Amino acid sequence: MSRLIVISNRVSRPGTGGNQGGLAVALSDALRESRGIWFGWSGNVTDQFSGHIGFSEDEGVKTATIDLEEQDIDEYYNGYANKTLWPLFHFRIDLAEYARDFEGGYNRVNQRFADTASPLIEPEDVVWIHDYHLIPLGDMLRKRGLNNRMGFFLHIPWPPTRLLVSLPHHTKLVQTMFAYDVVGFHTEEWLESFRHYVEREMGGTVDGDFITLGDRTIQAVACPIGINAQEFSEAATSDTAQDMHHRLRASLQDRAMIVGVDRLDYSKGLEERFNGYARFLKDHPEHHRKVLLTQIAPPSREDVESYQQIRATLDSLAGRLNGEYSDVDWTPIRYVNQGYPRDKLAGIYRSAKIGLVTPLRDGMNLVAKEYVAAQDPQDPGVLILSRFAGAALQLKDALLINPYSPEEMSDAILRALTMPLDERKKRWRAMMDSVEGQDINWWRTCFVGRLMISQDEPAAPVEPEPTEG
Ligand code: ADQ
Repeated sequence: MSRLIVISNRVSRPGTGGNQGGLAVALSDALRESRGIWFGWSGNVTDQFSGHIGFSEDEGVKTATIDLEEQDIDEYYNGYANKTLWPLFHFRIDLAEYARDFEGGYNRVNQRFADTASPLIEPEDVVWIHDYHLIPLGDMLRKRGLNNRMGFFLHIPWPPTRLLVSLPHHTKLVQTMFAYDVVGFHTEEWLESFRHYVEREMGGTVDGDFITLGDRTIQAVACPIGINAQEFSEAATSDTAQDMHHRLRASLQDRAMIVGVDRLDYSKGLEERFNGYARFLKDHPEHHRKVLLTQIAPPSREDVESYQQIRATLDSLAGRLNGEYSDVDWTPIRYVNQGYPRDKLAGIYRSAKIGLVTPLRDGMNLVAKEYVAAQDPQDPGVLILSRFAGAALQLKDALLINPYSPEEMSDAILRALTMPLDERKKRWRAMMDSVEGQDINWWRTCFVGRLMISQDEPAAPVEPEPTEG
């Protein structure tokens, strides 16, 4: 088995106390099996970039990290990655900032990754690069003479062509993706947008999974990420989860809890969710005191202004809603800005009659799958899910809604609260089959299986299609 080299913005070291999400666990397993290395930014700042690599090994997973300068973090991480690409790729062209310094910093940091990572990569290694922070890295590694099999996986949506063309030098960026052998997206929808861009803007040709541009043919695939369903279901019945469940039940009395769990990000549709819930309270006074929304939203990317704004907006919205509807013994929203360990989170999901997952746009959305996996099969809750999350293509038995419509959200909450047990069980079973069948290991195999084909076996050649007219 070839050694796997994973490169992502940040690395997650097993057993070091952080919240190891499903992705980190899946990558750790793959790295352990192949005796590979996980390379990325340490999260630390240095006065002057030195290229020094910090090596560690935790629970059989080797990591290699570099420190970055303050200016790198401003221009690459807070700048191009999170002020330019993230909003644009989430269809928020209104929030995207285009600055030459950001683009320069992004390229500089990608070069720094390439300079420091390339000496660690041996000829038989397979390289797997992750996400929008590092799109041009593969091309930079090729320019340093690497001929390895290389893959890139995008964890966020791929935007429609008409939005992507608003990015200065968009063609140059997309061109770099042809340095990879395999490029992966969560859904057919994002893959289709990528193909459309390459055909329309670059004159590439598509033949099944293969896309040819000039003398390069890459394989572009949809591999929807999953969760570790079995581990999550077990976590939901652990002692910690049961403690959490009892704590919550005692505080809820007989009220039905609706739960939302999201990083505090404008793409998650939290403002629209609060407005939809407000609409439900307005439309259904008969449910006052019988229901409450627990929204868990740990802050993220706090150095970026649009994130400070969404936080302020939600603080005031939650305050206004509670002010308007609360009574001395009932508060309609519990708004919590902290993170929880996974077993506690599983207990919170299981205590909730409704999982309210309403992003305005999301590459996949793992919270929806975690909510399903944590349910009691004998008395499962109902998932209300945005049509605009990648997960909606798999979880078709959720109540699918348009998150921009407060009326639809209000109607769905009512329907979920009054749904008969038989229907809840039927919907849950269908969703659980999908969550279990296409779990995190399935995803890893879906992508790495294509990447790990022998280095001697080139990607299938594609005959250029005759152009019309
Ligand atoms: P995210 O945008 O971070 O991921 P998501 O897929 O929902 O979104 O994953 C969030 C993870 O963080 C979940 O595992 C969740 O349990 C955890 N989390 C959130 N709030 C938490 C809290 N308060 N306490 C503890 N844990 C919390 C990006 C893309 C997604 C894509 C993933 C994976 O934006 O679309 O699904 O990558 O590819």
